[in-house]
Parts: sequence; structure tokens; C-alpha cells
Amino acid sequence: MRAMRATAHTNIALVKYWGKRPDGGRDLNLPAVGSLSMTLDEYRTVTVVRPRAAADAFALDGATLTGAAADRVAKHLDRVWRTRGAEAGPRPSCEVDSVNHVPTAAGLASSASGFAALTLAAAAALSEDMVEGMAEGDGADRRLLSALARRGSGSAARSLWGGFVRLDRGEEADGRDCIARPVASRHHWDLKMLIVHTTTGAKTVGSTGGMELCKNTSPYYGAWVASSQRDLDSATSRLQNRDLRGLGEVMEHSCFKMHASMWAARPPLIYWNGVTVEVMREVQRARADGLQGWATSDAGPHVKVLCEAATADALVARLESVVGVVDVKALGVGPDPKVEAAT
Ligand code: 2P0
Repeated sequence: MRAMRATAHTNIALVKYWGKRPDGGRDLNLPAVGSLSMTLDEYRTVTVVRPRAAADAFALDGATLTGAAADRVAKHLDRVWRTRGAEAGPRPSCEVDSVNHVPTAAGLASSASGFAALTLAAAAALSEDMVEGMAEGDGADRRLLSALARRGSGSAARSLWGGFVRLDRGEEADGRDCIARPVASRHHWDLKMLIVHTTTGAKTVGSTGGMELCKNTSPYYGAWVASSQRDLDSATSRLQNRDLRGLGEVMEHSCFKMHASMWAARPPLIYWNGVTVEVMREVQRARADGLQGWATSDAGPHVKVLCEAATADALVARLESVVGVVDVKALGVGPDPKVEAAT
């Protein structure tokens, strides 16, 4: 085993993942719907995995991880280790030191970059061959790493590439066709994602529990799942054709359908606050004034606005003027993850 550092960037879904497939073993974490994302350039997680003589020790942003969070990391290290086969014996103890350059408490998806970085650093530290071939060939190594990352957190499967990434749900019970792949490089299109922070508080209901609640109680969940493949195919081709209006329309539709299924759960799952709605209205007003931006939001109250780079400054100024907005940040399309030796 050796000490390795990985940097992975977070991503925002243009077509959302929300819900898990009922078949195919729980630890596979297979999504009920495919998704399409844009990797971001600034928000990232840097994780070092190194050998440790004593028991496992994990830290996030300098604080020791304990309880369920630590168990989740240990379980993921075990998954990576088990790819070496049964004869590999027990996993060596690891020290994991992770730093999020993502505002975690603000409820922005950091599990995507977190589990992508952990997968890469652990694979490189525990099993040299897995990461060596990542940059070459047909991408099989990276697809394998992406499938491992997905088992830690669904959205993490998409953070194994920069640019724009599609994760298909697949049909096979063992998950072998649930595969992420890049559909356009970061140089394909000069887009920005404006991250509009609508509160400084943390989110209340985690994604995994929220998905379960929707599946079990929301009458709209079935419609959400049934209509999602069409959105995925349509958004992918609009992205490839650089059709911002077409992509933006599908992106908003996917977001509002996901939230509608959450609102119809019992009890209702409402991730938004009043400012979330005001920002979405302002995006509509801006469009009516000729400023082309489209809104989306995830399992939290913040709004993300997709626009061309040339429009970003004008849209940021408008969104900053909405009462209650805490901060607006314009992020570009992000790069591939990277792996390097650590000390
Ligand atoms: C997404 N989200 O596609 C969607 C949109 C939130 C709303 O992926 O249970 O933390 O660990 O697989 O990846 C957040 O869910 O969930 C998410 P698990 P994850 O980005």
C-alpha cells in the first residue's frame, strides 16, 4: 500500500437522479433513473489515503469522523479492497484525510466529489493497477472506478470525468450496464453554472432517506421514473447540439418533476425556502427580458442557473438583487479528476 492523493470535482445534474432500483442487491446502489451532469471547475474534494499502523482513522476538513459517517468510509474502503479478490486477505488499516472545497454546510452536493475522490485515492493506494490505466485505452478502468464510486453515492459515479457526463440506469440485475460515460468534453461549450445560495443553514433530510420516502409514499414517483428516460435522451442530444434553450427547458422540467414528486410524499419533502422560489421567478423574468438562463435545484434550497459564459455577469447581478440571496458564484465546466503520490 502507498500514500495517494485524489482531487475530484463536484457535479450538478441537468437531468436528475432521484430514486433507486428495487432490484439488484442493496449495496449496488443502482439508480431508478439515468442522469446527465455538468462537472464544476472550482468545487472539489481533495482526499489522501495512506497506510496506518493502528486502526483506521478518518478526518473531514480537519475533524475526526465517527459513527455512521466513519462506517460509510470504512465500508467504501472495503469495497475498493475487495476488487483485489478473496485471496487478498484483510484490508490494511488506512488513514483518510479529506478536504472539501465545497460549502458542505450550505447543502450543496459534496458526496459526489467526496466519494469520487475517496474511490480514486483508495484505489490508487490499495491497488496500483486500477488507476494506472485510467487515462488510456477505452476507459474501462475509469468505468470500473465510476461503478465503485456509485456504490458509495450515486452522484459520485458522474464525478469520474470532467465536462458533461451521463449515467445510464441499466437493466441488468448485477448493475453491469449501469454505466457512466462522458458525453462532451469541458471544451465543448463555454457554459456557466451560477450557484445561488439562498440560506447559510444545513439541509435537514438526506438524499437517501428522501428517495426512499418518495418511492414509498408519493403518488407522483412512478410518473417521475417513467418520464425520465425521455428527458435524458433529449437533454443529451440538445447538449451535443449546443442548444441552450432546448437543454434549459428539459433541465427545468426534470427539476420541477423531481420536486413535485417530493412535495407529494407523506410527509411532504420540501427542500426549498421562499427565496428559492423568488430566485426561480427572477430567472423567468430575466428570460422574458432576453437574458437566457435556466434554473435547477437539488436536495436543498439553493438554485443553480445554467447560462452561457457571456451572459453570466449580467445574470449574477440580477440574482444578487433578489431579497434574501446570500451569495451568487459563477462556476465553469470542470476538469477530469486527478491522482498523484502523497507523502
Ligand atoms: C442528482 N441528487 O442527480 C440528484 C438530484 C440530489 C437531487 O444525486 O443515496 O447523495 O448517496 O446515491 O448521490 C444526491 O444523491 O444519493 C443526488 P445516494 P446522492 O445530483
